Amino acid sequence: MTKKYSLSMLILSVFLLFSCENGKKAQKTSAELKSISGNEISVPPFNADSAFSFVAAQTAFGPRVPNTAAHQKCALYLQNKLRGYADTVMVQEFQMRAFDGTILNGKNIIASFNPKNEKRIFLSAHWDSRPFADHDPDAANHKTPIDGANDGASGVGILIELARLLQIQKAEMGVDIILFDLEDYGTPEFAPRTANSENTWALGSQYWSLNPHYPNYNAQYGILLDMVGAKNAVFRMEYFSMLYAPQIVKDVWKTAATLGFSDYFLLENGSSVLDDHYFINRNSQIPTIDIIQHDSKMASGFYEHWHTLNDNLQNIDKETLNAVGLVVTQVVYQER
Ligand code: AHN
Ligand code: ZN
Repeated sequence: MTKKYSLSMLILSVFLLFSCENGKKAQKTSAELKSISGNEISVPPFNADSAFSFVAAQTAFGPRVPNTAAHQKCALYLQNKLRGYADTVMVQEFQMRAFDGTILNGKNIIASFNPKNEKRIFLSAHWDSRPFADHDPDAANHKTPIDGANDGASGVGILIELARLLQIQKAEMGVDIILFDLEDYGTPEFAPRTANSENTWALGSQYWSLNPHYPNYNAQYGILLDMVGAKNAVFRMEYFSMLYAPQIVKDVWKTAATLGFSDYFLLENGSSVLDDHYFINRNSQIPTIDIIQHDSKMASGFYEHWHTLNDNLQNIDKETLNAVGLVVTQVVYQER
């Protein structure tokens, strides 16, 4: 047998094997699935095209900068979309003071599945976009708002797709999807730094972590997605995630390896990122990890187009959405 022939036979038999598997699975009733003991878990197919369309829908409003019409319209879009999929959706409205004293009107949007289940996990991303392209190579753009296709919308797009799947097929766990607002209004490079500058980021999660959407809200753990849509993204094991929730990081990275995504999920310690998960870990007792593209070798610490006008839909890659989406979906459905 030639090498080419044996390779195509191998591909064919793997294909046949998988198609039988899927056919068998599709025929099983949910009662039958429950009766299966051991490790067999049915996971609905994450669709990266669908996730991409949810990213595009957000960027189509224009920059989702707090206190603007586009921000308001996008909030309505997200609520309506999630109301179509989730058991309950609530909007937590609040105000926070920005670095420059501006009072920002924020909305954290919380969609719940199996709301009565006490065993819960939460998944989150931020839905606002940054008012300043303060890392743009052209200084003339530093005060221009960004689309935040990757920085914000990518994580939200994956989570809306997951919401669509959770409606089609219930997970064992209760799941809350929490879309945080006011994450990206932190002190810009062109403004003076103060002792308080670190606290000017992640205002929506800071608020929620001290004022959960209902008293004593609890979850076994949380996963934050941030900048999960760039081409050839890599996700290192971020420092605060490893500090507060090392086992969750290891489990998620292991699931990624099992699914064949070790090129995205690197088994390397990353640097620290002051993201939503930092305040959640500090203020609430829920161990929370951040799946985020960060790179200490980049001048900015993040991906190439971070906080520039090029953080737009053109630079979103479906392969990356697919990798992160499949991993998170697998994690959610295997949890019991
Ligand atoms: C800081 O750079 C201090 N925090 C990054 C958090 C962030 C910004 N996530 C998205 N945009
Ligand atoms: Zn940002």
